[in-house]
Amino acid sequence: MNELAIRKDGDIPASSFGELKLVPPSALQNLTLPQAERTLLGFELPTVARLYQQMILIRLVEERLLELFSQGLLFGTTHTSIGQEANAVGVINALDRDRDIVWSNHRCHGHFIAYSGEVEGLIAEIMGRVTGICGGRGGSQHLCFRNFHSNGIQGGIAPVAVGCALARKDEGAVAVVFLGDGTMGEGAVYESLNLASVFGAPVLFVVEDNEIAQTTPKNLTVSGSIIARAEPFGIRTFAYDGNDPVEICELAQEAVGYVRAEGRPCWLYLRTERIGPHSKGDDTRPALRLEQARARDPIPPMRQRVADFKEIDAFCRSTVDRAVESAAAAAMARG
Ligand SMILES: Cc1ncc(C[n+]2csc(CCOP(=O)(O)OP(=O)(O)O)c2C)c(N)n1
Repeated sequence: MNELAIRKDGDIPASSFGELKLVPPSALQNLTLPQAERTLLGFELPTVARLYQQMILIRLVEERLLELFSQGLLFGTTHTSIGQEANAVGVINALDRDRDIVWSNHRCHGHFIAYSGEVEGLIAEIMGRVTGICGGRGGSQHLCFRNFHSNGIQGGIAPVAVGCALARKDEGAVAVVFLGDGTMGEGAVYESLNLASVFGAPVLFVVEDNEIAQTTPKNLTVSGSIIARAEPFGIRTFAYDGNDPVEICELAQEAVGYVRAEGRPCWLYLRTERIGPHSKGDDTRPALRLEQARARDPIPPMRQRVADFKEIDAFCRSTVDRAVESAAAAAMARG
């Protein structure tokens, strides 16, 4: 992976609502991630510790978001990716942050943090503050920051990702789009697969299959095999069932490498578990099913592999504390 990524400075539009504008691709290239964000994303650490640091950062941010929500401090709704952190860090760390483009969905915080390390801007955004990455207007689901975009309409971003992949193909960029198993019922996904294959769009479709859509189990709405969905469109498929971010990253690197080299789409299926509620307090799964989900929590096995995880945890915890403090001190977005 190219670890030289993107810099937050005058080239990037300020996060006030009135100043948002399109960032030309040229402004996004050959920029360097500032030291603070490199440190937050653990760029100086060996791979396993780096991926762990990003995962625990995501976990701590999202646990805090649920607390803030229950205290009435969030502006709008939120969906956490607790339990799915290995996918976010595995896939995002396989990208070239300089030129690749991420299209995420309603469950986007993990993808976003792994991409940007912008914890302060994210928390402020979800608290509806002017210092948020979209000036407090996008909220939890509608983030737009450098090459990262999210949207809450299920499947709605798939065609956008295909168009964007085609538009940026000449620059060697890859577009990645995250989809859930419940989104397999959206026709736009299949139109996107078709056009991506016909036109040779360098887009990586990532399906995070947590076997549930809000409160509806997958077996009630999804027929056939999700793994086999893209193959009839002539799209190469990779599939993984596990919770090891290093393995996911290796597989994602292979998939991204293929997409970039061949200028072809690819389908990456990841079997995962949502440990938290769909949104807030709306988990209707039986206790046994929840226990099975918790047994696949990706964090505990990583702690066995990272000797100084307590230091990393403390660093991430204080980062989150500081971010909440500074967001709380900022003005609310208005107008
Ligand atoms: C087109 C559309 N229909 C319904 C919704 C409401 N909704 C938001 S998330 C969600 C479930 C999505 O399930 P899945 O795709 O499996 O992703 P997960 O939530 O499990 O990450 C639903 C029904 C929506 N956002 N967009």
